[in-house]
Amino acid sequence: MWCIYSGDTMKDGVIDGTDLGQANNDASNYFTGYVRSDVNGDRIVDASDVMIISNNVFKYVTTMKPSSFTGGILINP
Ligand SMILES: [Ca+2]
Repeated sequence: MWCIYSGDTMKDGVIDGTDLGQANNDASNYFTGYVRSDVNGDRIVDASDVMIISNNVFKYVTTMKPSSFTGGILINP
């Protein structure tokens, strides 16, 4: 099972305080356009983006993936 969470603005596989800090800074500076901290895709970094990231920070969202996955089919003998 998999799903996608918004908010990993630092692209390190964890949604944490660094992502929240970047979004806060970008919102304070009224960033617009195609920026990573615009997690809802409206091309404006504002409180709605900060709220989405904040909610996911408190859910401890992290990425989990196979370390040696090559894209092939794994068959157990
Ligand atoms: Ca936005």
